[in-house]
Amino acid sequence: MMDEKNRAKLDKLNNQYVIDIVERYSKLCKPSKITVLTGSEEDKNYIRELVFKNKEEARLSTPGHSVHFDGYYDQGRDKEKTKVLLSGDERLSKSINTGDRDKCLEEIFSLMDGIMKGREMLVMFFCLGPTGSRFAIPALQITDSAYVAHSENIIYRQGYEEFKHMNGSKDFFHFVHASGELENSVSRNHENKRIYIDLKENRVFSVNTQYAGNSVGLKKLAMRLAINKANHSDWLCEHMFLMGVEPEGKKRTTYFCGAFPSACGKTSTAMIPGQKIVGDDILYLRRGADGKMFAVNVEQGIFGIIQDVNPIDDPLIYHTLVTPRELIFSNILVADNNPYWLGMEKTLPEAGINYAGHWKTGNIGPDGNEILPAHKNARYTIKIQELPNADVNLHNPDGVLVSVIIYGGRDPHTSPPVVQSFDWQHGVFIGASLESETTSATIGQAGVRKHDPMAIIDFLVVPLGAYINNHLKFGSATKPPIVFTTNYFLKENDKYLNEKTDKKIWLLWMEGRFHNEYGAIKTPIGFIPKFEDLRGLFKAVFKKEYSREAYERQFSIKITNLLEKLERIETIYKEEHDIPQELFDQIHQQRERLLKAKEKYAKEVVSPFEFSKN
Ligand code: OXD
Ligand code: MN
Repeated sequence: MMDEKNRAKLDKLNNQYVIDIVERYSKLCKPSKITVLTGSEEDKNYIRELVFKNKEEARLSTPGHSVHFDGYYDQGRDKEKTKVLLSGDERLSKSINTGDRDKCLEEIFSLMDGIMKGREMLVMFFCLGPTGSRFAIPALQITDSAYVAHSENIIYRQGYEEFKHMNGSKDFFHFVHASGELENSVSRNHENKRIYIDLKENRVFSVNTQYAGNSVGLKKLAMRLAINKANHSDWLCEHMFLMGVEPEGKKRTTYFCGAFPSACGKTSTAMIPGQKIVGDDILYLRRGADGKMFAVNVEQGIFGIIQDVNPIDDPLIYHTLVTPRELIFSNILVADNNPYWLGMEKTLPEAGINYAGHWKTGNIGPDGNEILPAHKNARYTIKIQELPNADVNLHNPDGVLVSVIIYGGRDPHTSPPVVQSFDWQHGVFIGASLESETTSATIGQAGVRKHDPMAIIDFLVVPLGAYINNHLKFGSATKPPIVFTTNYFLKENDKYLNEKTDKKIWLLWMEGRFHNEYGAIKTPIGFIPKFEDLRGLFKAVFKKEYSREAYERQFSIKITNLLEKLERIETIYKEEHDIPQELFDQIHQQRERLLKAKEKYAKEVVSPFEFSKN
């Protein structure tokens, strides 16, 4: 199955464990051919051709652009089919989907038996994090999908050379993916879709799926293995963007990380015009020699949600998506070889090819639902380096110094647009209390309120108590950044209270706070901006008049809603095991502050102007 040239590429690594893994899964999956890829330009071109030969992607009219489709039932991360494997009496938090390790391994190995018959097994080597860095983790990917390989070549740094320097070590992650039987180039056995995470062996298996969130091992599958590794050590792996904030005329870069649930504005925050992007999804954070917090982007590319990317709200991404470069669209609408998506601010064609096949307006899907022109979770895959605002430190092996952390959710009723925590512990509590409405990044109903601590609940593979404790410990042993929370989704009478572009103002205010350039108003839930400062920012940045009324509606403290939220959060944590007492202390203190304000102002909703009188 493997010719001499490919075998030589494996042998060069001098790593018996790598050879054992390749032998084991080739025997099990029974491909007709094995190709080992080193990440050389020649090997990358091989994959660029293979995606078309395999019909996993099709060329679009703009040079370098292609489109990939996933099956009708394979349009998001599948939480039900994703399990963390546990042995004996190991337990995780209630919200984490788990399975018995022995039974699940038996099941998945039987599904994998012969699954690559007639197909080509691709063996690839990557590096999670910058190469030559103390943050980095090497990773081996085995897949029969050229689309997965192509995506990884764009989103991740090559690691063949890193493997060569490992002296045969077993300390790497490995991923085995098989698309399963295909019909019109998409996985057909969706009932047998399985994504099993085996922490014991630092490996993940995923079968009968192609959607990148389930199939690209290096993304959310590796993230889970890294969370486990970090939580057994003294660092963090987080679902966060990393950006350099550069206020006009101030000649400084202040690095921010931000955790937002999927489809809640994470990428578009990192892409705000005038700022620099390092990463939009997954970070490793470690303490530097001087006790400060440093972060690297695990990735070098973006697998971004395309819905609502348009020239007004996201000009930088939009421009990148309509000009020649290597770019994979997925699950968009194609007509006349051109891409279309929801919210692009262009009239969409009435017919074309989409994730359901040949499509016309009004078509009904196999589940009885009307098929939208493009899927809400349609995506684009590009290299960050392709963006005009890529930061100079993207590949810096030392990472960048983090000054600010933001936790943001999709919260129509409760939290003001931006609030600064009192200190690190209060910041951890804010992150641990994050609630957000579900979105189409996962399969299931959208718009349901969900507790999503640090925007990481979907990926947590350690007990919540251990995870929160690791944060508290990490911050107390570090000179921690300032923690803020943002909410871009506040509504009144079902209408958003903010423009999408307002997030730039919150960003610049937070940056100024870090540099002690703005004052703030103390409220029971943290510090909020002063009206005059925001008015000045709106005027300077957007030449816009920001009214007292708008400020008052956005920044009022909704005491009743906040107390109800605390109640929900406390109930959840009381049902968990080994939650640090510090978190309960924070809950009690916040409740006391809210009750005191309720009594003092005798109101359910208190204007920020009331608090500013203090
Ligand atoms: C992602 C996700 O794709 O979180 O980043 O779903
Ligand atoms: Mn994500």
